[in-house]
Amino acid sequence: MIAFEVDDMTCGHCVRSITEALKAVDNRVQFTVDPAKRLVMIESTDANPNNLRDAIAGAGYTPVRVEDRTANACAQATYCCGQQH
Ligand SMILES: [Cu+2]
Repeated sequence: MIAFEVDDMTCGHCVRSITEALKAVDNRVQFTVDPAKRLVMIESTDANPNNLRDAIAGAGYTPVRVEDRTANACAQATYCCGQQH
């Protein structure tokens, strides 16, 4: 799964814009959007994750790959991902 946190996805209009952007990259893309958590979770696609990120960015939003964020946060935090470092 490829997950992006999109902090500026704030309403149904944003969700529709992002949906269209993702489908432009891969028409068969399967994904779920959790507007409350501002997460876009892409289940299955042949598309390159960078292309998906660029598509969301191109629609005017600021996607952050959740893996990347977690990795960065882990590097900086003394406690994260349920573990003390
Ligand atoms: Cu919106």
